[in-house]
Amino acid sequence: MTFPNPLIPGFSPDPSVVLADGVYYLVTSTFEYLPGIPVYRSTDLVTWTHIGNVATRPEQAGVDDVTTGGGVWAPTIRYRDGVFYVIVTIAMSPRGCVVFTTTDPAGPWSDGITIEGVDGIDPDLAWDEDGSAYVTFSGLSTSGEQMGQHPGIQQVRVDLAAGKALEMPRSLWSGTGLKFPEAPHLYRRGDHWYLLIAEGGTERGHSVSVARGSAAEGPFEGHPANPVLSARSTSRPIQNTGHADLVATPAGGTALVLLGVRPLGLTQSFSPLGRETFITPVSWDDGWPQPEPVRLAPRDAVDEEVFDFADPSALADPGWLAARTTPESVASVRDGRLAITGQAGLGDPHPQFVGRRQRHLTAAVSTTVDASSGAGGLAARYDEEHWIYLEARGTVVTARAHVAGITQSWQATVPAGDVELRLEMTPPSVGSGFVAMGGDRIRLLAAGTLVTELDGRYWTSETCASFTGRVIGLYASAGTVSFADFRYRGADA
Ligand code: 6LW
Repeated sequence: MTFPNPLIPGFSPDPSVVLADGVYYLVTSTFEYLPGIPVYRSTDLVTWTHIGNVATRPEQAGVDDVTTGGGVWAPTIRYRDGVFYVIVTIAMSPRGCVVFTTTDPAGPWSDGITIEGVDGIDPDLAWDEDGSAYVTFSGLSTSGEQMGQHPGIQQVRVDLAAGKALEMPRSLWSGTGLKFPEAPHLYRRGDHWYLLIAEGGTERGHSVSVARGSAAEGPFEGHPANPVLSARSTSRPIQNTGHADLVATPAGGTALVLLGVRPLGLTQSFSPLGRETFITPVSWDDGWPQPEPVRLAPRDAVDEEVFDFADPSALADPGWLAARTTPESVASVRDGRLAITGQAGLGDPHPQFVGRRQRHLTAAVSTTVDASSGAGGLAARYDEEHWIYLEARGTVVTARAHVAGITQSWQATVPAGDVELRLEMTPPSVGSGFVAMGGDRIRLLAAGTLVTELDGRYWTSETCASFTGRVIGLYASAGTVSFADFRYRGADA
């Protein structure tokens, strides 16, 4: 079976998937962004719809003041007896390991209960034949006195209703010795329990390794040919492949969903969109899963999204994101426009910014803005140290590029009233010289005129050392700015 790849494009790391009564549900990490943990639904593993988010209420995730890159890490989604469970780490936060439940994955989800006694990241949830619940996790501590220590893959039996571990964590199998054994998932298949993990770190060394045993608690024996999947030291177009979750395909086979990046460049390379979700078929050989290398297979249709703020529900779409708060608390749709009142700039941990994932390497994003009573416009954000914007203030538009404390700006004058701001991203064309350097090209236009063109390497997951991805959207830094629309057009084929 040929799957489209990326499966879920744009900032979508750490995928986990479950098959429940013939329907697939997939979740990914969101870090400091809200709403947290998007839920995608599919009946064929090919076409996916973003049906909602697990953490729609700020208190569920508790990321209001979390460090950049902390927050919602690596959810696992599972289903048992009519109930969906999402177990996740709220990293660099005292909230720790949290379990959310629902009977409808579109939401609402429960407030979430912290499981005391699980000190680590990347929790998995599995039940044995007797109904005992096991949390298997990576022992890396992200807060407290043990921060940064890594005792490998751990497991505890838990009481989910009471929110507590029933024993001290036990060490399971921790891979082949590559760094950061993490992202464990535990499955029963036939006579074996399988423990799938990631190792090698989430960058170019990322790998998938597997072990098996006769009980959920092990002991586990590693596959002799681990890692069973890695793109390291290859020239494959999808790199960093790892952090995988197994799923049965509609045709009766097996597949892995996993994270990867699409770097641009020859030797050093840069990924504008950050970590995305991919899929690859798996065959079984002598009782061991053998994934195929992850193949690039972009969907060939042009993807176009138009939000016209004449529609009062335009902000209700589940794909809008805001940093450390909800989109509705930053922006509101009234009188046919989206209004944002600015208090801080994009360098602030709490910017007045609502955005959406850039999902294609070739993309154009535009808005029509009226900045007669404020300052604001269109921005592409990685974090508070890495962003670009086109900011209108009256009849002046400023283009600004900001990288780790270094800022450069350009100005243009535009007519009064509504003005179109536009960002165009393109991979470098073959033969341009930029191909070797890597990164995309970013053009910033105001009222149809080019204000500046930037080297996109500086807004990639590698340069920003970021776990997230490029989020493009609308913001205000002062006064109230109103937007008529938000348009996204992307294509990868
Ligand atoms: C995720 C872990 C990882 O929890 O990155 O480097 C974390 N490893 O598996 C955030 O995606």
